[in-house]
Parts: sequence; C-alpha cells; structure tokens
Amino acid sequence: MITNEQELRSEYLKKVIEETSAKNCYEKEFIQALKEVLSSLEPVVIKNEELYKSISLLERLVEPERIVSFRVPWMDDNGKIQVNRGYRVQFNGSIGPYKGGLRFHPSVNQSIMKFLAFEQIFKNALTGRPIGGGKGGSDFDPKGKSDMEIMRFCQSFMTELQRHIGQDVDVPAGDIGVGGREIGYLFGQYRKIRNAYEAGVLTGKGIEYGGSLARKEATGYGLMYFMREMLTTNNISLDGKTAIISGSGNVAIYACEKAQKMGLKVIAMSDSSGCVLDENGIDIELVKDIKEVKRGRIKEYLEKVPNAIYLENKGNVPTIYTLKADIILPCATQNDINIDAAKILVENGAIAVGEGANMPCTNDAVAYFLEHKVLVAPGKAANAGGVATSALEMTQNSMRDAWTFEEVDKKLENIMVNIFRQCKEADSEYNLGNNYVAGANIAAFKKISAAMIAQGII
Ligand code: NDP
Ligand code: 2IT
Repeated sequence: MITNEQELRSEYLKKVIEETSAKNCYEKEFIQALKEVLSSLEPVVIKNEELYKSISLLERLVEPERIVSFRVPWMDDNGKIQVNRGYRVQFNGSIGPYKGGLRFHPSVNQSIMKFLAFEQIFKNALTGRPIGGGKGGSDFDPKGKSDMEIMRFCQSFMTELQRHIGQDVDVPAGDIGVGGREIGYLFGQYRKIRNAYEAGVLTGKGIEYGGSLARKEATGYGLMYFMREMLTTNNISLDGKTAIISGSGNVAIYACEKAQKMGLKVIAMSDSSGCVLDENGIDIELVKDIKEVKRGRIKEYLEKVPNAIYLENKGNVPTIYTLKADIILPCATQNDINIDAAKILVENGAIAVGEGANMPCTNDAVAYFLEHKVLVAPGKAANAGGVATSALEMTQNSMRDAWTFEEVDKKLENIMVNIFRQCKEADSEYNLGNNYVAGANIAAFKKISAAMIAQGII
C-alpha cells in the first residue's frame, strides 16, 4: 500500500513533507514525487528519527544542491531569433558526479526538472554505479524543426551548459526529445569550446565517437529484464501474455523488441495523439522506420498495415489504456495513467504494470494497482537500465576501451537482476507485501542517506 501522508506516524516526516510542499507550492510534479518517496520511507525513518532530525537529513535531501536556469537564444530557418529557457538541476552528488538526461519538450518547467532529478538520485543509487542525481532540459519543442534548427539550438544550449558540466562534475544524456542526433550536436559544441576530448562528459553518444553499444536499447531491454524477474518471482510466465506499450520513442521501441523476444504479444503502441491496435502483434521494424528514421506519427502504421486500428486520444484517459491486456508498459511520459485509467486496466484484468517512463502513474493510480494485487515495477528501478548503461559508457570512456554488444547487454541484465533483488529484499525486510515501489525507495535511500551522513553537513 502507499501511505497517505495524513496517516503517517512520524511527525518528522509529516513536517518535512508539509514544509517542502508549502515552500514549493507551484511545483506539482515535484511535490507528487516527493510525497510518494518520503511517505514510503517511514519504516526506515522511524528507526533513525533522532539522528536524521539532528542533522536535518531529509530537509537536505529535498533541497537541490544547485539549479541553473539560463537563456537559450537561437535563429530559426526564417532568420527569426527564438528564445527558450534551459535548465540543469544538480540535485544530489553524494555518490558520484550528477548524472541524468536532458529533456527537450514544450512542457518542461522547473517542477518537471526537479521531479525528474529527484527520482534520478534514487534510481542511480539502485544501479550500484557511482553516479549522483541530476536532470536538465529546455522548453524547446523539437517537433517540426529542421536539422539545422536542431543543431543551432543544441549549440546555443551547450554554450551555456558547458560551464556547469564535466566528466567528473555532471554528465548529461538523452531523455524525451533528445536522442543520438542531439547528443552529437551537443558533444561537438562542448568539444569545440573546451578544446579537449572529454568523451565522458555526455552519454548516449554515437558508436563512432565514444558511445556504448546497447545504450540505445538499454532502457527498454532493462525494463523487460526487470519485468521478467518480478513476474517469475511471483510465478507468472511471460510467454503468451499480451502487452500494451504507451509511447513509441526510444524506451517504448526497445521494450517492445525485447518483450517480443521474451514471448509477449504486444498488441498496441501509441504517441501523444493516439494509439495503434494490431491484434496480430506490433511490427516493431515498421515502428522503428516510422519513428526513428522518418520521425513520423504512429498513425502512419496503418499505411503499411491497413488491418490495424487507430484510436485517437480524447478525454482524460489515453485510448491505449482502454484496451485489454495482461502487461501494461507505460513508456511515454509522467502521469499518463491516472486513477480513471487504473480502474479500467484493473477491470480489464491487468496483471502487472512496468514503468518504462518516469512517474507514468499518478500516486493514487499506483495505490489502486497495489490494492488490487496488480504488481507494479516502479520507474526508478525498472527503467534504470538506461542510466546504468550510461555509467558503463563512462567506464569504457575512462578506460579508452569499447566492449561488444553482448558484453554490455550481459552487464545490463546483471544490473537489472540486482536492482530487482534490492527491491524484493527491502519488501521482505519491512513486510510490505509485494510493494516494490516502496522497496525501491527504501533500498535506494539506505545508500544515499549513508553517503550523506558520512560526508557531513554540506
Ligand atoms: P522519446 O522522445 O524517444 O519518446 C517519447 C514518447 O512519448 C513519444 O512517443 C511521445 O509521443 C510520447 N508522449 C506521449 N505523450 C507525451 C507527452 N505529453 N510528453 C512527451 N512525450 C509524450 O523519449 P524516451 O523514449 O527517451 O522517454 C520516454 C520516457 O522514458 C520518459 O518518461 C523518460 O523520462 C523515460 N526514460 C527515458 C530513458 C532513456 O534512456 N531515454 C531512461 C529512463 C527513463 P509524441 O511523439 O506524440 O510526443
Ligand atoms: O531518466 C533517465 O534515467 C534517463 N533519461 C537516462 C539518463 C542517463 O544519464 O542515461
């Protein structure tokens, strides 16, 4: 179960949640992430309350070490000067250089940056790699922009960002709207300004210039390794089960590819406009062509597969969640599954939800799933394969080496198995009843709090 903050027994926790929510009252996504994480930590906090209070541990945990916000001017193809806002949130560096993606999407604001960076602290701790939590991005909308516009934007963005990052300081990567093309332009500008080849300053690079094999596939593949562990531990086989995957970007595509290899039948995928239902199973090579090559819309699937059905989004539940399937893999964006969607999915017999995206379920939706015995693989554990493989990319860069696809994939699989084990152990230790959501938070918090305590009041 997810604890409602009103029901918390720890006065200290309640006070931190109340005061942080009041102080950041305009940041609804950040408050949502904060409440979800902090309330689930109660069993650990109660054990150590006096110590944590005496050093204001939680008050420090919820305050970013640094936030940078900056102007990003760039010229569009018509010669007009456009101005966007850029961000980098360096939330917690206690276990390594800040690490986390860059998101380019018109919805980006400080609240979304802070929720993502906060989640990233816990996710990165679970990977077992020495990486702290950060996130950045811009309200720039890449949709419909020419290649040259994307390049000019990335160059302007990096002209400022470069003074705040470095391979031992802060290492950005991709997220929504930022893939291999953008990382290439960002890296080029960094290298030009710094006059040094610091390969480890960005991850998700092209294979030709320091990228890691399997990084592109890592988040989606990792999600499925985690799902396999979670389901088999609960005596559920993947073979022959049906799945729906929201989104059709990087995470969704490779989750689909691995899910199919594991014997799942993926019947639907989506984008922000609607979903495609293909009862014969999604043709993932076709989706790759539409999305990765042509940068098109999922609706174009019907041009090649006329028997498929397109369901346009309307109302407050994306149409994909009105479909019946066993395994639900939200891989698009935050708050995609609200309580109404959760009720429909439970009614339709869903067995498990695997969060490929960051915070794709609202807090009440997660609570509803858990109450109805639907297994939930929380994003900060289940989608950690991306950042974990970014850390493997950093290792290869430091060693000036490059591993094979199989080597990286095997390490990724081991990391995901280990992350599931940590969630499961915390679940068992605190008798949470298959609540891997709280299990992930607790396991990560133990590591972060120990590092923060060891490093004193900073
Ligand atoms: P992409 O930009 O490659 O794809 C995003 C997908 O989500 C698109 O299909 C997009 O559709 C869809 N989408 C639907 N609604 C929205 C919305 N309101 N805002 C933005 N996108 C929307 O991103 P990724 O696949 O990289 O990221 C997907 C999710 O996974 C995000 O939550 C991200 O934070 C998370 N994640 C990503 C990792 C990575 O390594 N890339 C690692 C861990 C988590 P449309 O084209 O219509 O916008
Ligand atoms: O949300 C995430 O973990 C990412 N977007 C990947 C971050 C990274 O540094 O690879």
